[in-house]
Parts: sequence; structure tokens; C-alpha cells
Amino acid sequence: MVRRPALLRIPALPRPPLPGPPAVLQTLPERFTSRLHDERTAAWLGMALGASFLTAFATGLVSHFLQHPPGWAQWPSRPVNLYRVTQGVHVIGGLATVPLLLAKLWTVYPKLLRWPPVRSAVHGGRRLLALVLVGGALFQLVTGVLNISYWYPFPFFFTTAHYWTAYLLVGALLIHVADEWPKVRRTVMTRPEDAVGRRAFLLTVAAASGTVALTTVGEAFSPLARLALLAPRRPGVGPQGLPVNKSAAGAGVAAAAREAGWRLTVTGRVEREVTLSLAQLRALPQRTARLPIACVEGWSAEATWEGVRLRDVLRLAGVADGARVRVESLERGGLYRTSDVAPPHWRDPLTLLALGVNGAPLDLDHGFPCRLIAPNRPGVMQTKWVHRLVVS
Ligand SMILES: Nc1nc2c(c(=O)[nH]1)N[C@H]1C(S)=C(S)[C@@H](COP(=O)(O)O)O[C@H]1N2
Ligand SMILES: [Mo]
Repeated sequence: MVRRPALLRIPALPRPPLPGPPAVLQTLPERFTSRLHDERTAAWLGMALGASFLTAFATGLVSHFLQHPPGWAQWPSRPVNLYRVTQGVHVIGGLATVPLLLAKLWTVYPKLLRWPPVRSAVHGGRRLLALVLVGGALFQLVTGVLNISYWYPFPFFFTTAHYWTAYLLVGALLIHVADEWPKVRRTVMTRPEDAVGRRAFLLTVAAASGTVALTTVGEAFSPLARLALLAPRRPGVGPQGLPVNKSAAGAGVAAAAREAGWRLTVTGRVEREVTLSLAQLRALPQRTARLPIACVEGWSAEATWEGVRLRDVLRLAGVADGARVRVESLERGGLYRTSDVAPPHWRDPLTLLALGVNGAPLDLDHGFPCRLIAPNRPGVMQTKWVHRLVVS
């Protein structure tokens, strides 16, 4: 049902005794004089929105299943920048969708005020579908933007809500596309006879989307970093030229990480338990790898990491080729205190237990004394302040 804004309820207006729309609504549709509130504009915007939501869905699923692997599938460790690209597309594409959605809502909102609100069962069903589409799309974009801005005014856990709403939205989207397909064929695939400034309008919307993308893409694509005016994170900003999400103080590990008694332990299903001090780790063959941190929030930053290959340390303990490894942080609580490393990742020669970055020992906030860094993997799984490897 349509809830009329309070302003529109004007009780004193004389009206015919017939049951009908409130007087204001009777004349309202005629006031939408712009001819851009038409099918053809809506169809073009709808196609763009459909493409961008489906892209966001696919890239979102990649990110979800990377963090919650289904068991039968293993994500490869190469190409090194794959996750950086899929997640960059997810977040920056999502931001660029905001102007598209606003334009679409503007184009179709006069329909919302039509009388009677429900004309038939089919019409009622369509309105319900529209409610799910509009509600779902707004929910995804609003929570996404708030999340990358590190602002959590909502009472639910972002990741779970964003994930499940995606299925609801895509389900509704598929029904909507099937339902509207004839209209799309009638409009988008034929030449318009009328000139109502539609092209100029659509180009303006496209330019707005492009501007959003251009002023944020630099957070993932460093050559454009200087243009990243709207991005919440910038690649070069932070200790040692890298952004920090969780500081050592914030994680409550500052004291434990600096302790001289710090040791790295390899335990679980191993041939022999191994315990290494920082000096012993430094005495093992040191390697460098140029790898990005690619955060789920869309930003990424590349660095030159120095340290020991994870596989070298695991081989010291006699770990079997197919083993899985859980990397544990000194951090006591928090969602990111551990991460799982599957064989494609731990056997990759680029996967390091990093002791240094960009030519200096790790900053405390980057995970001193030791952090995991691996190719093609979300930032949340690049565990900092590592102290234990548990093999299973
Ligand atoms: N122990 C631990 N490791 C962690 C985190 C954390 O909260 N705790 N945050 C992760 C996240 S979300 C990201 S994006 C990267 C950020 O790394 P940086 O702060 O060194 O740039 O570290 C990851 N490693
Ligand atoms: Mo992150």
C-alpha cells in the first residue's frame, strides 16, 4: 500500500461523494510533466542496474566463498591480483551504481502514486516485487557504503545481512527481468520516435556514475590514487606507506607482540613440533614478494614484503602436502584473529611469514613481529601478529 505523506492529506478539499482517489492524487500524475518518466528511460536504466547488480552478486559470492570455503572447492593462489580486481569491481562498481539507482527511482516514482494502488492480483504482485527490488537495492547500497566508511549504525552484522539480502534481491531481479522483457524489447531494441532529451539525461547519469568510479578507483588501482577523493582509504597513507585497519593497540596485542619471549610454534598434525624465535626466523632463507593487501572494503595497497616462505617453515615440521593450516594471531578475540590457508596458498613460493615490509622491520600496526602475506586472498585473511600455525 502507498503511504501518503502527511502533507498530501488535505481534509478540507471538496470532492465528489464517489469512492475514488483522494483529490490530490487525482491530478497528481498530470503534474509529472517530464517525459523522462517513461518506459524507455526506465528500461535503459534497468538494464544498466541489472548488469551492475549481477556483477556485484558474482563478485560478492567470490568474496564470500573465499572466506567461507565450501570444502569441495579451492581458490587458486594466482593470478596474484585476482581478488584485488574482483573486490575492486564489487565495491567501486557498487558505488557507481548509486547514481543509476537514484535515476531509476526518479524515473519510475510517479507510478507509486497512481490510483488505485492495487488494480488486480497481478498488479499487486508486481507492486510487491517492486517493493522487494527497491528495498533490497537500497539496503545493499546503503549498508555497503556505510560499511566501507567504517560506520555501523545498524543493529545487525553487516556481512550476514548483506549476503542474504543479495539472494533476495537477485531472485526478485530475475523475476522482474522476465516480467519486463517484452517491454525492454519494445523499447530498448527499437528506435525512439520521440526526442525528449532522454539521451542527454542518460548521458548525465552515466557521467555521474563514471565520476564516482573515477574518484574512488584509486583506492585499489594505485596509478589513479591521486584522484581518489571520495575513497575512505588511500594506498599510500599509513605507517610504512600502507593503510591500517586494526592497530596493535586496538587489537590489544601491543605488549605481547613486543615481548622478547615471542615464539612461533608449528603444531597439530606435524611430524615434529617446531618452535622458532624471531632470531631463528631471521636466520632462515629470506625472500621478498611484491604483493597487495586487498581489503574486502575495496581498497588495496601493494608492498614489498620480506620474510620466510610459509612452506619452508611448514616443511621444517614435516607437514604433508595436502594439509590445511590455521594461522593464529596473538589477538585474543575478534573475527580476524585466525585464518585458514589451503594447500594452493601455503605451497605458493610467494606466501610469506613476513618480518619486514618496504625495506624495514614490520611496524607494530602491520603485524610485528610476524604476519601472513599471500597472493590472491582477502585482506581479512592476511593475519597479523602471528604466533601459531596449527596443521590439520
Ligand atoms: N590479527 C588480525 N589480523 C588482521 C586484521 C585483524 O583485525 N586482526 N585485520 C585484517 C584486515 S581486515 C586487513 S584489510 C589487513 C590490513 O592490514 P594492514 O593493517 O597491515 O594494512 O589485515 C588483516 N589482518
Ligand atoms: Mo580488511
